Amino acid sequence: MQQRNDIHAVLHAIERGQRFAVTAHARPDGDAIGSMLACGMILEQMGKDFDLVSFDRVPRIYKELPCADSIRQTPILEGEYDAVILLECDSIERSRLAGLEGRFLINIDHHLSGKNFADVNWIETEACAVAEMVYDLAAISGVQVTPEMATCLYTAVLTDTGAFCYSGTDAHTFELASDLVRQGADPALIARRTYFTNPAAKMMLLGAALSNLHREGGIAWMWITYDDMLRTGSQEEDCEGLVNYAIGIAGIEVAVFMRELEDGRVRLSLRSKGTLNVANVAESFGGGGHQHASGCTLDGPIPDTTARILDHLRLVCGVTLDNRAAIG
Ligand SMILES: [Mn+2]
Repeated sequence: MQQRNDIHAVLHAIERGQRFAVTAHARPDGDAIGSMLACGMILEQMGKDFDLVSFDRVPRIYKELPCADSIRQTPILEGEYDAVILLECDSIERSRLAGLEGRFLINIDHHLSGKNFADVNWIETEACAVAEMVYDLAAISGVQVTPEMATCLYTAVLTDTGAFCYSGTDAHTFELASDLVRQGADPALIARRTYFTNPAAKMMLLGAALSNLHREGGIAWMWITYDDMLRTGSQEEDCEGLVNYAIGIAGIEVAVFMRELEDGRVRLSLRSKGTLNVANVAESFGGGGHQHASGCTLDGPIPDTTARILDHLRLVCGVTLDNRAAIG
């Protein structure tokens, strides 16, 4: 019953205040953007004043979501607020926003790596997306789920479940999706906007990543350099989902996608389709996430990063040297 208490603590904190800021983690994904927008719509209906803020800009595929242009990109939160609502953050730092220290914070998260860092904390690791929690919040707030809100929440659920592919997707996930469709979300339109609007640059980047695909036993890894990003004219968001080509290989249990950053560090995306918990792997390198999808950032260069992550994965996967086989 703790979680029901937590949702009520969040509701009471919202009822008590008038002016709110809502943010999510840096490099926002579909759940972060969709849930922020829906949260704003809830606050709007409750007669509250609010600002939606993000350290990074809204990824291209989410720009057509209702009210997406109301999300303000800023490195620092200024102004007076009664509370700041953080979605999917395990700390203030995860938002990358400056100016959060000392403010009244409300934390809504569904990650295994979620932490009680805020003044009010509501963490449900069973939720398939933080959007599911925002939907529950809408229900107990008594606000109406509009077609616009349903569109934002459906987009969040669709993307955070890997288009209903990840484990944890169950009858309840489809009940939630069904509710959202009944309330005005258009599945075909949302799927088209989300998955069928790739820029050509992303496909060029995929080519670069696939030419760097390697395999050892149940582990696959691939990378792109900063130069690949420049050469193909790709943006950070074009890296989204490339790791799925590695985890999609038969016999692969864990996949790593590495992207060299401008400052030489390397951003890792980890995926698992077996029993290995990649949230634990990411956490041991200072990152976080879910059992089947996580991320972290290591010091480069790519060969060193590859050696470090592979050493770790060989250990936790128990992959033997006899099992080695390389592609290409
Ligand atoms: Mn999420």
